[in-house]
Amino acid sequence: EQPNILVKDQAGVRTLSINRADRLNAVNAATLLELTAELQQADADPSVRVVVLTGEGRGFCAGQDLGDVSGQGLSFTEHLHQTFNPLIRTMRGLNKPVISAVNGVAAGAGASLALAGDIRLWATSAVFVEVFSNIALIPDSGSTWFLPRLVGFNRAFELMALADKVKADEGLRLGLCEAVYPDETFRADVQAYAERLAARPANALKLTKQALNAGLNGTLDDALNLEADLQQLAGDHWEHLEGVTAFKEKRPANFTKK
Ligand code: T3D
Repeated sequence: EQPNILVKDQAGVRTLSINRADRLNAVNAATLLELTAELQQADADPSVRVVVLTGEGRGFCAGQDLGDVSGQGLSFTEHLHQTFNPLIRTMRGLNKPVISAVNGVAAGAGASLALAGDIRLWATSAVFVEVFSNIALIPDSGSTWFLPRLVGFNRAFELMALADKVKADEGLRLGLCEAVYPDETFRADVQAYAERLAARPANALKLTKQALNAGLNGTLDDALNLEADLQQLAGDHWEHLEGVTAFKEKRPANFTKK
């Protein structure tokens, strides 16, 4: 039987690819648990500096597999708490940057996965759709938190209520992604982007992500206090000395040395 998730390592970049192409990478409970476990493993593995989440074939992720509602027996609430929610929390809580590489359609909880990346890169054929209302469900897996922060309440409600498809050019305009790359070169472009990120100071990025995550929920006062604490951790780390030394020596900093 084919694995639900393909795992590839290249130059400090771990790519996790959902491998259910015949159904546009719609996910069942097993796939969600495996994906969460893979993210946790990537976090614990010192050779991994950046994680890329993508999909095989022409889909990124079509959300819940409607033909395999294997949370059978579970309530919707329990199913979300056991499958999608831990995945989204793990992505956002990961100590390493996570790139959502949206190679094709991202629908329902797949749209939430697209939004949950720290960096969102889309292929020209990417399509984003908050499809939930087509089956009279509400957006879940974090969409109600992510989307209004990006596009405001009104546009978020419109996209959710009408389930309109957002194509790549509009996704870029709306701020749903950071960059769009041609389909033909997408994987190579994502890898090149990820390698650039992998060369950045890992400890500083970890702390930056922590501060941004906290900042989205807190006050300015909270942010100033947290920055002061985290800056100590950054400043005490060897990366900081390397960055300052490299600046003075007019050479590029080497943040990947041990
Ligand atoms: O606790 C809970 O369970 C609640 C959690 C909910 C989380 C959710 O994600 S709810 C939303 C679930 N997802 C959907 O409703 C999306 C359904 N799919 C679509 O609307 C469309 O397929 C797309 C807009 C995503 C793409 O359309 P298109 O025209 O590009 O492709 P297609 O022809 O519709 O799909 C291609 C194949 O993928 C097709 O199979 P076939 O006919 O070739 O054998 C289709 O059935 C399959 N597929 C697509 N999405 C799903 C799926 N199979 C199972 N589950 C899917 N979600």
